[in-house]
Amino acid sequence: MSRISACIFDLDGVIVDTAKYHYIAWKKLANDLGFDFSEQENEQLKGISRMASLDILLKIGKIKLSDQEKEILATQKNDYYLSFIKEIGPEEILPGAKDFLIAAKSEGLKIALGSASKNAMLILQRLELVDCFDVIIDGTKVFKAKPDPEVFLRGAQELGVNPDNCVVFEDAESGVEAAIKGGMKVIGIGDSKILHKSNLVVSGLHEMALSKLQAL
Ligand code: B16
Ligand code: MG
Repeated sequence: MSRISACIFDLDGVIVDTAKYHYIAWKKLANDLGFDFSEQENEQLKGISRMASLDILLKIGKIKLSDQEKEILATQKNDYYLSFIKEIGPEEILPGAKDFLIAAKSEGLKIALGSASKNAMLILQRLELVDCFDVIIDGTKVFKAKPDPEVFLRGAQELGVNPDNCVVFEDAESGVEAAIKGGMKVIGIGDSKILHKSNLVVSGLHEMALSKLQAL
């Protein structure tokens, strides 16, 4: 094996395709506020916290609100999102994700979740994946949103592994930047044009093999 001894996984867009539900929840909120919101604009929201996402959305809609009004809208967006993920189950795990988690663990690699989502635990429970992770760091445990590396550094610290020996799996540009700032290797999941700063880009975890970690 390479010097990689731990894998840190983002959740939305890497393990499960909840990114599409985040998008339609934000779009519904934008429509409530009287403007439209494209999939391209949504790229800016991927991986970042709920409130930071709302600030970007309001900027796109040229709307200024008080903190109190923003709290109400953030709750509304989350209610939409929760209604969309109500029926989510193990069948929504992205192709190859569970197999790769199991393979990495059986190879002796430590496994952490590093997600900005405050709903991460609920989703992992619904996907029946909680036991796959040695450490779970989510939006309830960190203060600084990606591209700040806090979420990944906290994961490495709780795993007891040096950042240098960690590889992060990320689908968002902000997450790739966070991993690099944290001094970690990063494998982009998705579009190589968007994730070009990654050490390697694959279309999904079904394309991953442990042997690819050696070449990082
Ligand atoms: P919540 P990740 C992120 O999760 C999403 O990519 C991002 O779109 C979302 O705004 C953020 O979680 C916060 O989610 O509203 O559920 O707390 O990609 O870091 O797993
Ligand atoms: Mg993501």
